[in-house]
Amino acid sequence: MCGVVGIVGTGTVNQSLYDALQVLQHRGQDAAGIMTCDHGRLHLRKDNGLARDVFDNQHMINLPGAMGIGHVRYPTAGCSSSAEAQPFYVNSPYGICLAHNGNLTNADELKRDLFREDRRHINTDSDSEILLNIFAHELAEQTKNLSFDENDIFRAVTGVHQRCRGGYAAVAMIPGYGVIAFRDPNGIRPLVFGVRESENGPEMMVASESVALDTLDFDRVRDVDPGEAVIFTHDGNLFTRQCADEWQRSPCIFEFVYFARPDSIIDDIFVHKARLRMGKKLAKKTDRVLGKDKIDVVIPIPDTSRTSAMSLAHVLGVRFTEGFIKNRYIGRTFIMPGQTARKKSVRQKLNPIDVEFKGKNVLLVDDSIVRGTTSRQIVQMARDAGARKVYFASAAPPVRYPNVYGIDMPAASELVAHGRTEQEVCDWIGADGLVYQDLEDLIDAVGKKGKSAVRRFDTSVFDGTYVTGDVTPEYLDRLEADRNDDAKSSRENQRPANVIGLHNDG
Ligand code: PIN
Repeated sequence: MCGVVGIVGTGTVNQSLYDALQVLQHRGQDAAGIMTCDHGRLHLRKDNGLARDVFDNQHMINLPGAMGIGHVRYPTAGCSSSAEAQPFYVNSPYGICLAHNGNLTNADELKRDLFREDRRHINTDSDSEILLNIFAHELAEQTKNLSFDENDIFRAVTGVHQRCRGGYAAVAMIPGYGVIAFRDPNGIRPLVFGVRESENGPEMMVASESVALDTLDFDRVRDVDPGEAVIFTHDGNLFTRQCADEWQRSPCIFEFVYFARPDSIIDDIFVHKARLRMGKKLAKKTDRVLGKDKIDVVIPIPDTSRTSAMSLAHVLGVRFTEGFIKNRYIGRTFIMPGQTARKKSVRQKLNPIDVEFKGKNVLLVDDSIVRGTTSRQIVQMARDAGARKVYFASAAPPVRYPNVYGIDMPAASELVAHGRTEQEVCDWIGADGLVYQDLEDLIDAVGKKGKSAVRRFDTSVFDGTYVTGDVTPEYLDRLEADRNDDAKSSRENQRPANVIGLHNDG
């Protein structure tokens, strides 16, 4: 998962871009980048790491200009080399830079076409570089002259939609012109824009989540529609146009379950309220399956599940309490010669307050169960802390299928619910009872029982139905081979950071 931001201001925007990346940091902690434009000149700083580690004072001084774009990355496709941090840049036509959140499901085919037909070389495994080159090619096709305008850009975005499949929320910038943002025709990944009045006129901002607008005092105007493109020109004009022949709002439901900040609004739905409604639905099911009398106390697994756990406890009429304290300052893991990196155990991140467990029947609530590995350790921690019975409730249904639209999820074979019944998952995590949210209830909870503008969600991780309709079993097989842990670690070992890779798929 990634976060993107684009700002056209009336003064230097580097600090605002940096601040926006800070509040979008939850969307990706792997790499960060900012590109600004000053008097027609582009300036870039990007590297692996958290935004606070990537930018120092000198880097900020080197990022002048009144417009720019920024990105935080969580790797989806490609490896995690700093060469694949975003934004990417291509010098023709006009010089374009781009950052995106999502994943293209026809990336291989696009890469081949870019080389064979468009004579464009792609130098990384990142599909953002592909998206940028497709956009650049389509814009070049529209503009045979030196000048171009918003109509050419809108037609170029139409060309992108015709060629690209998958989920993408992109921000791009053209020196001396402005910032462009567009969202795929299903609107799978979020994108929202807003304005702020300054002494020298309006400033415009687009970002993955509305929380970035809030914290920078921009007023949220609205979500970018699926398929739509929004242009902020450097001289203060705003242009919007629907660029897709067909579009349908189909946001990823997992944004609401876990990824997005609770204080964000996506497609006009408050994430916080969606989570409260998830808790209410889950309470009803918990009562049906376990019976509320069996539960002494409801304990959330920090942090995301707190909201739904609280409303669940309220509806059940059962006491809610914090039972696990999370260490906010997890340190580095030092790797000694001859050792390989080991994941931090849950025990280092969470510590139980024993007194809340001792002799009690506890209901632990989490937002979801993905691999099941932390759930299993947490159940054990609750037992070690003295719980009599440990029940587990998940605010999301069983995650059984991989995500292909930009969420870095494990391969199908590594999902605990893949090929397992609910009872088998319950046994695997070692709980005395397990309650999963029903998919229908989740959809109702997020979509306000059909009262929101969203008629359908991408629920593929739960039901294997991919809204773009192009995801074949062969694609999923390739993904499986690419994503499983063995493949990931051999890729990391083989490919040192910053090595220029050559593709032979041309
Ligand atoms: C963690 C949110 N949430 C916790 C992410 C664990 C699945 N996991 C998904 C549960 S936080 S596992 O609130 O943002 O801190 O099933 O893969 O073990």
